[in-house]
Amino acid sequence: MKDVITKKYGMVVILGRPNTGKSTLLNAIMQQKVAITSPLPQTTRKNILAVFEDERGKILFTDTPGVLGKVSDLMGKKVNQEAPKTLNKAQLVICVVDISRPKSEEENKVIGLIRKVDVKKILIYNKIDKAIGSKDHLADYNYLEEEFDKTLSISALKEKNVKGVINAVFEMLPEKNNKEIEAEIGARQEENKPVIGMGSKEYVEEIIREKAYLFLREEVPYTIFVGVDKIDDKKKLIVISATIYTNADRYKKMIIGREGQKIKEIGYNARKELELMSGRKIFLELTVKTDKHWMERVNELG
Ligand SMILES: Nc1nc2c(ncn2[C@@H]2O[C@H](COP(=O)(O)OP(=O)(O)OP(=O)(O)O)[C@@H](O)[C@H]2O)c(=O)[nH]1
Ligand SMILES: [Mg+2]
Repeated sequence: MKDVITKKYGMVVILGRPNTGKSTLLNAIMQQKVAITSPLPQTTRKNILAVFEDERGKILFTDTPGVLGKVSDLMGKKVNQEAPKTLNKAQLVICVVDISRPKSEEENKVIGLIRKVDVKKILIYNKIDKAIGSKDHLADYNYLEEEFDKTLSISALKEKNVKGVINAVFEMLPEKNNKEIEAEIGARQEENKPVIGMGSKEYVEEIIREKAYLFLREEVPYTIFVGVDKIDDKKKLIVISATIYTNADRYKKMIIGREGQKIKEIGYNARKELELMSGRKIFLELTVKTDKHWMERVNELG
């Protein structure tokens, strides 16, 4: 009889309130940018899947949008449905808290979701590099530990103890044979289209949105949606046309900026990053349009 090779495998959902560093942690685990990050909450809008693999096995990570306490608009409602969608598929849940900020009501909502699923659970105290002196709010979160199988302190940004997270996950996951692993990864990816692939239309849209989050203030980022209209691969360069939609003319003015300065800044930084990723020269043409109803049409747009 042939030996069946078994390895560790499981789906791991990364959960937490907005801005705790979930996407930064996934990027640190994967050692590449699979999810955009920003200093503003509500950066991730869709579940993002990434497969981590080493000699021990495969982990299918899902980065989810931060769980919101109060939801005021249609986009917020859609975003808040993303994390619960994947939870019942998980073998393990990682809950990321930001110990450099006081606990908030949103944490209770996250814990409520986690209590509903009977799986292994890891609590991550993130941003230990920042949680110093008056910014150390660890005591706010200690009470959570009894809900979890393991607790780890890390800095996702400085990549401190990220390996510890991967080790803990592998320790807790079950063994499966290769055929089962491939079938399950295929099924999960099928349910979560589109998976953000490097160089894909969605990836370009996300990079542009990330730069918009970096250079725009206050509520403006939440009013935008990015759509790539065309990617034209000419021999010498890739020509990309994309549109930034917003829901009011005053936001459109702010996105364009005085003498087009803002949109130039967003475009320049997006182009630089896309060039670095692709190793190709890129011409990026950005247009800003007002579309009052983009939030209602986000499924057909995205
Ligand atoms: N100092 C410090 N900053 C961090 C750390 N991890 C993440 N950040 C920063 O925290 C901000 C939010 O990070 P994200 O990874 O976008 O957070 P998120 O949890 O994915 O946020 P949402 O997608 O909005 O739910 C960014 O500015 C990160 O650079 C950390 O370990 N230390
Ligand atoms: Mg995120």
